[in-house]
Amino acid sequence: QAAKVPANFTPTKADYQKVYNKISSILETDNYDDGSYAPVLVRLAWHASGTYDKESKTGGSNYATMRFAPESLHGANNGLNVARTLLEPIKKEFSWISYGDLWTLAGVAAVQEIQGPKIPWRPGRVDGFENDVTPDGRLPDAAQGQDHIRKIFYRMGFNDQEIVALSGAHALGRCHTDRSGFEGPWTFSPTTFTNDYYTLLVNEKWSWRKWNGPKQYEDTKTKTLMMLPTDYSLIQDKKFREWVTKYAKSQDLFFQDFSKAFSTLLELGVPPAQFASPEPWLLSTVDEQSS
Ligand code: CCH
Repeated sequence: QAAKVPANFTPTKADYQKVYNKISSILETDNYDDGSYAPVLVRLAWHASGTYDKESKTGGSNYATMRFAPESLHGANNGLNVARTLLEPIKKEFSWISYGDLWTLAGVAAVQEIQGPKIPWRPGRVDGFENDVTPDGRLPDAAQGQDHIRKIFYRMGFNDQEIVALSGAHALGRCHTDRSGFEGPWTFSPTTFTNDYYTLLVNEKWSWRKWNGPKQYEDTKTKTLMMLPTDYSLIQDKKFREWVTKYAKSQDLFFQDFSKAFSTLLELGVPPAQFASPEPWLLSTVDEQSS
């Protein structure tokens, strides 16, 4: 049942904190993947934003165009219906929030609630229309290497350091054969935000997995972890590798740089004048509110 919103209602930071809290309350689950929806919500926030093109200033999180076909059906977005459907009751309860704000806020709550860094965030995205959908092919193709990811992320306006920092989100979640075709988690703790992605990339031996699925790496020791060709290119490329090494050595540095880059990512495509606040906010974790 959608709540009635008075015509002159202007949500405050406290109202968004309520939405944050609601999202946080549905993250844990006994019957999905590794016990948390946090990873797939982080992926939703990223795919909703990563369509940005800095030249044409199209795409990004502003219009939440993944609600529409064909974007919802773009191969890269396979499985994200799970995340969008999960958030639908929250959208009904807080009907005043835009989809773009809800999806990006869900990414923020997901990271913060699983021991990740604080992600500065502010509302202001508006719901757009089907004709705002961007063409397929703007998100990275995991089968490729460093030249491809540079091209894709430079188009969004990111540099090499930010590419490596953002990639650390693969500490979370897993690949699903029925979504991307790839299989398995990157780390042993896929529902906790850590710098393990980098330590494993650097410290483990990786070899091609022998199977009839798409080309992916497995760790030779346990054969339970995976790396995509794009992940592995981060240690094959000299410039990328320098950052991988830094983030493997310092979780603090990774948290600091991830926070900044992810916050930027979530604001791509939003005209600054639309934001409800001149500076992004820091929302409190559930733990912080109870102490
Ligand atoms: Fe990613 N990612 N990602 N990724 N991703 C996949 C899953 C997650 C690439 C490919 C894939 C980022 C960058 C890249 C997450 C966050 C981020 C999957 C498996 C593929 C393939 C999908 C499936 O089968 O379910 C490629 C290629 C790149 C860059 O080159 C960035 C940046 C972020 C966030 C900042 C998260 C989280 C997941 C896990 C989702 C889940 O359902 O567990």
